[in-house]
Amino acid sequence: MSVNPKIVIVGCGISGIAAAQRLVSSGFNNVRIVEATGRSGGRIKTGRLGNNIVEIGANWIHGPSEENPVFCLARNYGLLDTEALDPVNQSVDIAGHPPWVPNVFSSSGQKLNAEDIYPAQDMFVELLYESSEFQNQGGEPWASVGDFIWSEVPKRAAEKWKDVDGATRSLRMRVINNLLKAECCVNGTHSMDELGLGAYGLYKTLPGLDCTFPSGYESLIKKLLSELPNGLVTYNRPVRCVCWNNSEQKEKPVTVECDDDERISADHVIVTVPLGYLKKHYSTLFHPPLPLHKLHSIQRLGFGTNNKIFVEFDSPWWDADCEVIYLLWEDEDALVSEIQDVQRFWIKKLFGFTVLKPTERYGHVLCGWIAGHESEYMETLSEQEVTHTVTQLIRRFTGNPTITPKRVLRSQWFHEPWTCGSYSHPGKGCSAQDLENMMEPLPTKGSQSQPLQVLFAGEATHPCYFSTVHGALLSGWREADRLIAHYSKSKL
Ligand code: 6YU
Repeated sequence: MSVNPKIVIVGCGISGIAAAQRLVSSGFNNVRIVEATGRSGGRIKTGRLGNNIVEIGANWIHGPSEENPVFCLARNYGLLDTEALDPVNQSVDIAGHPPWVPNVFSSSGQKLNAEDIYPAQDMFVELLYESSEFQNQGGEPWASVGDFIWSEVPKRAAEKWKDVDGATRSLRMRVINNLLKAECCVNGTHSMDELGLGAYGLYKTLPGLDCTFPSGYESLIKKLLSELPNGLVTYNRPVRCVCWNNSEQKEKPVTVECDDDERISADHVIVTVPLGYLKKHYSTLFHPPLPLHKLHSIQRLGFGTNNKIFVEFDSPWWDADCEVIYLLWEDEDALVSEIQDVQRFWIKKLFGFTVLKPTERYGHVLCGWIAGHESEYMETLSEQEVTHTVTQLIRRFTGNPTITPKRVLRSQWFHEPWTCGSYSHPGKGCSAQDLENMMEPLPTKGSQSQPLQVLFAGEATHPCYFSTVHGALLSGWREADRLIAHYSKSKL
């Protein structure tokens, strides 16, 4: 057993950086991060739209309160504004934020009364809450959250809305369809039918009103990196294969092979690549291959696409207090399972826009949200095509043929080769065991070989905060602590 073990971390997203920071601050000085791209941060990526900062990846600190390590770090580094630091903000426990103030438009070019959407919104929120409860009850009647919602909406509508007229009922169904699209964005899934009902409740929220970084999420990455020794990260060095259980090399049982043929011998490797990348490359990334139970969990867990389309205007066409703009399609007054003809109608999957606030900081910028295969198709179009389609959409829904965006910028997470999508969700048939399997180090328990050769971190390995920055950060610390505990035990 080496006294100064060589530890290689694959990936310089927040989980890789967190692992390195914890190891280095505990006295491990033979640590190296190998990153495929030319930058740090991975899915934390701050960009610019004209003079404005925009978040291409992660947006919010979800649940900014004492239990959230991202909030604590950001506060300690002085990266948050006074509102986020207000203790009242931290104590509000409503899973994110109160319902946004909406402006609602229909595809016939009318602005609707915001109150008209509330009954459908209430029913939808109730159904999501019930979806998260199944796990605790020890059994679920449907395989997916989508199946559950689809079976319940007609029953509850018939019961609760029996006295409302046909037009109102149709409007409410359009709202449900819209909220389903929005929920696909939240969960990073193509359809709610892909989200396992039994595992939906595994995701846990923290108290605190979601907040943002005034200078961009990447300001956190910069601060964390500034505390690591110079030269610890090697950029533009994709890892091709992690060869473990290396019988020829007793001292260093793992070899990390890079695309440029560099071979790095190590005692331990912490793999933090996204689940999307793992799903695509598991067969070549590990030698010997991953154990079957781990592979099956990689396949069962979902990893979908959620993209943003930022649109800047010279002046707002929405109300001053508006926080979200919902777009309701007239023809979606029955539950819509799939958008037909994705190439022509991909834009129908965009549920609407959130308004970037405060205006003094961001200007008149909207963020459109689109998930799933339609989002993946959008990525293949030119920027001009996306701009044209979004302009037509806004003109149609507002009934104003002169509205013209100043600038448009979209994310392309599915075609990002080292990410292959946006974030993870529990797929159909998933359970807590799958997340346990994701984080299980190699070789697995009971093997005679040197332990803890390959460890796994990253958002998709956190048992209840998967899909978030705080989940990723905690997973990096967890794997660093595993090694620290291992060496402190072996010293005794
Ligand atoms: C959050 C939010 N948020 C929006 C969008 C996205 C994400 N998230 P990384 O990928 O960062 O790092 C891996 C590195 O590995 C990377 O640098 C690669 O280049 C490198 N690599 C890969 N292959 C390699 C190889 N072969 N060799 C070497 N290097 C290699 N999270 O807290 N707040 O607002 C959002 C959002 C559009 C894309 C988000 C948000 C997710 C986070 O960004 C993400 O989890 C972490 O940054 C991941 O860090 P990492 O280190 O693990 O990987 C049931 C139920 C579910 C309910 N879900 C609730 C949804 C909550 C999530 N909300 C998201 C919403 C937004 C808007």
